[in-house]
Amino acid sequence: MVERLVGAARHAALQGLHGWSEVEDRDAIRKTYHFSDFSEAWGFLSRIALLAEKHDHHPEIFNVYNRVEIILSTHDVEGLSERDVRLAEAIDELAPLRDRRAPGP
Ligand code: H2B
Repeated sequence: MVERLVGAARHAALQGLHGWSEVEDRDAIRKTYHFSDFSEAWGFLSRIALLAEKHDHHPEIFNVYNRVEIILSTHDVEGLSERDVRLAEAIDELAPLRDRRAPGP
């Protein structure tokens, strides 16, 4: 059973993500990714689709040409859960370097 992320666990999970921010009017997180053109953006979206099926967890997706905004939230708890955090991390691994955390020392 998935649980809504609250309190210290939620804070720690959000701190661990790179470039994701909380949506203002609902319990969800969002991130925008940038590409050189539509084709590159759509390639990313195709890979996200496969990832979503693998995770059995599905993002909200908004695309305008070379820009992709992803919103993650868990319907079952009407808010943020560990499932969103796991998918956010996995999506970041598919992202262009400029939208990923800089590699550590
Ligand atoms: N995606 C998202 N974003 N939230 C969910 O709660 C969710 C999902 N639930 N994908 C999954 C599918 C659920 O409906 C299936 C039955 O596991």
